[in-house]
Amino acid sequence: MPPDPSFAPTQLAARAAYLLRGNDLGVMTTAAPLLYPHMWSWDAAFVAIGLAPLSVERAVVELDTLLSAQWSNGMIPHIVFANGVDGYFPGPARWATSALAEHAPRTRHTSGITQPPVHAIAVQRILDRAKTRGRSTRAVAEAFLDRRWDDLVCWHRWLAECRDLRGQGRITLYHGWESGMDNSPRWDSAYANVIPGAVPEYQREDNKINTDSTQRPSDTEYDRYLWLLEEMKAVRYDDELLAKTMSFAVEDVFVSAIFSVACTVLAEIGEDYKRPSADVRDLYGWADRFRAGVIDATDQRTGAARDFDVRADKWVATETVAQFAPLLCGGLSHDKERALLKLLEGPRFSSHPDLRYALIPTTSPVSRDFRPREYWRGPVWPVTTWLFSWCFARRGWAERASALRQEGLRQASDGSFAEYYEPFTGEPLGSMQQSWTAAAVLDWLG
Ligand code: 9WN
Repeated sequence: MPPDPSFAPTQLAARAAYLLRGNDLGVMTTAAPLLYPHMWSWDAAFVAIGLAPLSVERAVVELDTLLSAQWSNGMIPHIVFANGVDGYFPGPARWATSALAEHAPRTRHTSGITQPPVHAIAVQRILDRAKTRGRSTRAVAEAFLDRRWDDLVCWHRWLAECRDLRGQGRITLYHGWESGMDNSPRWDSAYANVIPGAVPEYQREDNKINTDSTQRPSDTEYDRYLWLLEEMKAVRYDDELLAKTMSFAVEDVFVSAIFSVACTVLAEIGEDYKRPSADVRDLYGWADRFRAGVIDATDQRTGAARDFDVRADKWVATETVAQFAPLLCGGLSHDKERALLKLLEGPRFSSHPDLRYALIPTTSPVSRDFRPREYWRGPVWPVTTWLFSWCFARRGWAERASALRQEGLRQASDGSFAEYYEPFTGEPLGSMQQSWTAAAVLDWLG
């Protein structure tokens, strides 16, 4: 059993701040000290959210570093590698993006795929925090927006144009890592159709750091992850060719819902800060298109959302958090929304009788696919809790948002800042000292 909650809010916040300071390399914060010694895209956005109550200036630097590695086609890569740091596989040599990809930056090493577009939310949190500070801090935040507005719109345009080629209002992913929920049961059937060819020899680093094999993806899964890199390299990461050649291509309903919300958030910022009206119009247009795409992906009867496997041409329904995508972006009829909330808050998810905290496990404990210790197949991820809590507050569901925050803080009060937690025992799992877990706590307590 994990220790009983031990840290009071002020102590917990101080420890979270200390953790982020410890993971700070200067202009980027590593996702975690050992397991993830570089900058990850959606982690960086959450880190900026956590840094904002401490220092708006430092939060801005985090996003600037990420955006300085943006590809010229608009893609924000999923990893920005820290210079001269080893210890993570696949590293820059394996991705070889600088040598192969026309759009990759020449001055920074990055991976060749992307991650969920939560960045506009970070920009909004920074601007909001800045409003509570003095003039010079507000000026820093506004100068950031001036400097980066076009980059942010370009990022959203790339997603809307290059990752929704069928115009369905859903983002296509070519690698499970792009979902941020790497080995979720959502991707099992699509990965089953990925037949790895000759994968150049490799050695995993992650399982040397986290040696409990029940917590990380298996070697069979890794072979497929690495094979997909070879497929991407063969077409030099070209957007159009990826769409034609990748053996893994799925429309991710959860990322699509996040994108819809992020477009609305960025459009609202655009209106507030008088950005070009053509940009604002495009952003609202994408928000609507992707909200509709999410709703089209729901089960007619239950309102639960499904992913779409483009290669197999079929809907994939799983008992995972992805079902709840419409609760993030809205758009369901009143009745279906109520039914979906009932599912979320009922015994199949956050009110399962054996849960230690009333939080949302990544996979339902009653699902055949549920594994309580294994990564995205069951554990509770604090960052997911934060996202639901923030979206619910935005949707006007203050009580629900506050309940998630309270339970999330109870879970985090052990002070380990774990990457994920075993849902029944509350045991901290994965990496300890995970930056985005500390960031969630700081925002909640901020
Ligand atoms: C692969 C950094 C990242 C998160 C992902 C999480 C995990 C990487 C890995 O760690 O993925 O991108 O090596 O397992 O799944 O969501 O961004 O924290």
